[in-house]
Amino acid sequence: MDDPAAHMARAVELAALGLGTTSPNPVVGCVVLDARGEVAGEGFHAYAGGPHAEVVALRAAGERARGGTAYVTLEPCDHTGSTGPCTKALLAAGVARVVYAVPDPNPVAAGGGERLRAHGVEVAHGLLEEEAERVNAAWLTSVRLGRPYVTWKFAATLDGRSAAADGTSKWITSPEAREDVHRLRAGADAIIAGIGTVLADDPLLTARPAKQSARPAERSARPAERSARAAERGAVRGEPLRVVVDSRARTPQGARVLDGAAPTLVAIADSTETGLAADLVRLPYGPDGLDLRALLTELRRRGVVSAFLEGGPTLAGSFVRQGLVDRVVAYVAPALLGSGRAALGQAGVSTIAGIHSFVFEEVSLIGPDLRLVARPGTPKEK
Ligand code: AOF
Ligand code: ZN
Repeated sequence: MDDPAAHMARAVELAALGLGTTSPNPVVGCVVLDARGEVAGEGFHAYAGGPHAEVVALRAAGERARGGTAYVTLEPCDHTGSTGPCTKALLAAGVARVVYAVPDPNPVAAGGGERLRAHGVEVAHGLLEEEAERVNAAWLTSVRLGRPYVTWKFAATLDGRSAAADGTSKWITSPEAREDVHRLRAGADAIIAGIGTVLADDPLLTARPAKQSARPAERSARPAERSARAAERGAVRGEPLRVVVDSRARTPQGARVLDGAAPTLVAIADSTETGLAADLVRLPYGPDGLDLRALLTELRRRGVVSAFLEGGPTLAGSFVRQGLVDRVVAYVAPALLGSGRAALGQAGVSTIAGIHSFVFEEVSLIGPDLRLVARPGTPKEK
């Protein structure tokens, strides 16, 4: 059955199977139809260094790809990186039409559409572009902006408080919500916290999901890819990089973030003198505190595509103020405090016109708590 939107929707679904394991590469899905319009093969990119989605789908389709159509969520690459160009694979398979959703913003790999056209393939793009953008938001952001995609996570009561008046904050949300946080952490390349949180809670900042992901593809892709990437960053055991924003180097030498269970980077001001034995990065310090853009640039340099920001309303406020939050994940507990620390500190808003607007993208129940996902934007009805 030839329903282009349905085939692309399936390709987006396939791309999503790679979420959390393809970094620093994109997630990509592909559906190949035979000349009669029947599905002949499907594929997705599972881990960096592995075959691209198109190649997986073409392999599954075999000879049936000849004269057929390929639906791909990202423009087929036209370069030789860790694998050969997908344009070449598509031409060799004799595919007659290629429909892709999002153009490849990576200058090294782009130009696939043109190449295919030049070889007589019918090429179209833009189908379900929004959906394909959304699934690949982290990678697209990192390539377009040259900085990691930042998710700010917080847990709060219904009245938006993350700690009681005396500062106690343990277990506002349920074990289910905390488990979900660990799952999200595991899919990120870095976990960022402020020194306030390190001093107050002495967190480990590691990803400790109780069970591996429910997705079999993710499970099989994870270990090899994770450790290859970890080795690149000088990491051990493939844990996300832990990052402490600590301009005056107040992290105690005995803090749990420095336990060696995962790599840790401590970001300090370039003028700070310290004897702290840790992987330190010195960054400019201005009126807004540590230069967070410089921090993100450094993280990107270390191969971080997606960063998970948590721990510290002050630090979160600075990220929000500077427009560096790409996604908010809020866990809201059905409880009230009435006083105590707000989830977000100063975010540079003094009057309502300066409000930071977001659009809800997802609402779900996690155990007894709500999980809300929002991205910057203006709700249409406003
Ligand atoms: C992927 N998976 O399915 C497609 C990609 O280093 P390489 O050879 O794996 O190439 C990575 C680039 O290839 C990537 O940045 C993107 O521009 C392009 N397309 N990449 O990882 C895929 N189709
Ligand atoms: Zn490719």
